[in-house]
Formats: sequence, structure tokens, C-alpha cells
Amino acid sequence: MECIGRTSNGESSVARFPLSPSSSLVIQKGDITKWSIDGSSDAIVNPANERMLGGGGADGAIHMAAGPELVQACYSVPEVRPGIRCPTGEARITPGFRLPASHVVHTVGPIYNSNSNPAASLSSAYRNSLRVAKDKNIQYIAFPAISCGVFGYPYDEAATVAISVVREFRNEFKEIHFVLFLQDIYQVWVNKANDLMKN
Ligand code: AR6
Repeated sequence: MECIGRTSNGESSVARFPLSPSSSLVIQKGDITKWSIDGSSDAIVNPANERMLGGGGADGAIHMAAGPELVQACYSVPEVRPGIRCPTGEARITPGFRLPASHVVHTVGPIYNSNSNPAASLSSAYRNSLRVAKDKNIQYIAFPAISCGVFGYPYDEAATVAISVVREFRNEFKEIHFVLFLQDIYQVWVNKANDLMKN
């Protein structure tokens, strides 16, 4: 069963779906840099690149809001190959510094048009983000629409992957959020959750 919250102008703003008796999926419009639940066991996910030292889009906004300590923490993540700290589909976790959320999970989604199996890479990015968060005892986690900006992933296909992987972790977190900047992506995610949660 889905509950829709509404903003003062009547626009839908948040949709909540039960994942299990003790866990919810929450889909909302908003700026992920402002999101937190308790500031101690919460994490936002940064759609980064393999260098993991900042960039544009949500990555740039997250680094800006976290302050310069975040890039310093990223520098101390070991390179797995020259210049690469987080290969596509993997995830790393750092503190959140000046962000309201306590942690940042950095992950790298696929570039849709140059990846041979973008759905597998996007699934891995979501799955590994949830795994590294779980290993740090994170209870609340918020994702943006990974790869749906400059990496060019079609929204509907991305929503299928995102919501399917989140459902695999139905017993592992108190709340899993999607914080989506754009109204059209928000609507695609809500429609997809309504479809997939029936099964
Ligand atoms: N809160 C929530 N969502 C946001 C925010 C925000 N503050 N800002 C943007 N978005 P993108 P990608 C949405 O391009 O496609 C960077 O340069 C945005 O509208 O940030 O995974 C990295 O360094 C879009 O729907 O990430 C990489 O090089 C979604 O976040 C590359 O971009 C993702 O868009 C990663 O590309």
C-alpha cells in the first residue's frame, strides 16, 4: 500500500512502500545533499566516477556540501589501478563531514552507451552500495538516480534495476530512500515501484 504526501501546491512529493514488516522504501523529490534521518547511522550515495575525487552533477553538489574534508578522505582510498579508486559497479564509504548525513557511499554507475552490459553494472553499483553501507551498520540510506544524468541511462530501465536490487535488501535496512531531483524521474520511479511491488 502506498501513501502519497503532497506539497502545498498539491504536487506529489513522497511515496512510501513497505519492503518488509520492519523496512520501507521511500521515494521523494529533492536534493540529496540535504537528506538525513539521524546523522549517525545514515548514508547518502554519491554517483561518482572511477577516480573518486569529485566531478559535476550530484557528485559536485555532494563535495561542495561536505566540504574539502571529503576529497581528502577520497584521496586516502587506495587506488586499485593507477588513477582508479572505485571501478564501475563497486562502492567505497567515507564519513559525510559537513553533510547532514553521517556517511557517503561512493559508487560508479555505467556510462550507458559505452558499457557492454549496463544493467549488470548498474545492479552491481546498487548492490555494492547497500553491502558497504550494511557493513558499517547503516540503517537509513538514500540513493539518487545513479547514471541517469551525464552517464545517459534511460530512466525506466534504471528504475527497474534500482527497485529490484533494493528489494533484495528488504530485511537489511530500516529505510531505503530515493531522493530524485527531477519530477519526471520521480514519476518514473513511483510508477515502477507500484508495478514491481505488486509481485
Ligand atoms: N540531489 C539529487 N539528485 C541530483 C542532485 C542532487 N543534489 N544533483 C543532480 N542530481 P549525475 P551520473 C540527479 O550526472 O549520471 C559526475 O560528474 C541528476 O538530475 O550526477 O551517474 C560524476 O563525477 C540525475 O538524475 O550522475 C561522474 O563523472 C542523477 O542525479 C558522472 O557525473 C545522476 O546524475 C556520473 O554520472
